[in-house]
Amino acid sequence: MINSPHRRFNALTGEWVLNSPHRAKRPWLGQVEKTPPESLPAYDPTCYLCPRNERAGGVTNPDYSGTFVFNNDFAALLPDPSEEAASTHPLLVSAPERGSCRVVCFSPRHDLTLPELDLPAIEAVIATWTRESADLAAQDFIRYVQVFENKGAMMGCSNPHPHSQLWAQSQLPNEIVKELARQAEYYSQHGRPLLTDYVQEELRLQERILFSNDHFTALVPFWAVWPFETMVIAHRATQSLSDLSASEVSALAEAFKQVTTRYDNLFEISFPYSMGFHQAPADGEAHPEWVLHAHFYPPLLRSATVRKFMVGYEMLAMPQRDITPEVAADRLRSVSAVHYKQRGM
Ligand code: H2U
Ligand code: ZN
Repeated sequence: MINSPHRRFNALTGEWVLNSPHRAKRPWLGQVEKTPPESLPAYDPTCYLCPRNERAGGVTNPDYSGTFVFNNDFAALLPDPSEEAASTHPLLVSAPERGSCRVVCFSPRHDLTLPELDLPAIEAVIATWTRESADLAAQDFIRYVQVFENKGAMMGCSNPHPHSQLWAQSQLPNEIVKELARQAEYYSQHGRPLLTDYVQEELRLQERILFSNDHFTALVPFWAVWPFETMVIAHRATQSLSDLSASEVSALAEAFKQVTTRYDNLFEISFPYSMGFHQAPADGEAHPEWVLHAHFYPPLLRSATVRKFMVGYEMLAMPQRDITPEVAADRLRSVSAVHYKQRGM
């Protein structure tokens, strides 16, 4: 293992990350985060996501029992934005963007996060993401659907009731443009998807693997930026959630339960993160170069209260990390796969 400063190439985006493993012990007198509340009620009368409660704008949620989907009342993208007069100067480029945004509650329970749900309930969440993605992708002006979850106040989540979002839009967002270019280039050179070859090599090395079953592998990527960043990658070259078979959905649910349980067990708190799927563009083209995967980006670094800041050098130069991805994978592997709140149950 390399213990001196080095940079690593992100094969998926074409960007570099600086690794400084010798620096992990520097003292910290900076900001200390609040820990999330340990227990929440199963139902919160003031929560706008709980069943039977009122949302902004006066709509009342149904008395739902499984997942619950609604159009975001404060959508960042609209199906019919007005065509505003744009500048004609080549340095002042803008374009209208069409799209729509939905919110998905995982269950009626205000207190149950993904790792605390049982496997059938996680499968139901995946089935909902799949159905809503396909429904949005079927609209003729939609070319990309982003499924994501912001978890924890530290990641800007506005409500602890476990939920996720879908944003669908007419143009490809930046991260997808980068990953598409890299995967397409690799596929044209090798005739195989980049992520298929990547997972195969990681499974051979066994240095960064957290969990693997027949259909999915969870690992800390070689090029991870966030301290405990992980990816969950499909083994078969599936391009979108809709391509998954029933057994692949079960395998994905198991991988998600593993990753999120180990996250919570690391510091014995509800571990904050932003998570999302990268599905191939919904542009009507075949994308044999693309492999369905999810990224988990958690902000915490050394404890429940000390986070990694992406500031000076990261903002102005490039991302930098202190603990290596191998050490992070080791730590996540060493904690229990049984959630700390469910031990002894
Ligand atoms: P976040 O917690 O990740 O911000 O997601 C919550 C979303 O819920 C957010 O996008 C929406 C916000 O716009 N929302 C509604 O659609 N209706 C409400 O009554 C409150 C919040
Ligand atoms: Zn709630």
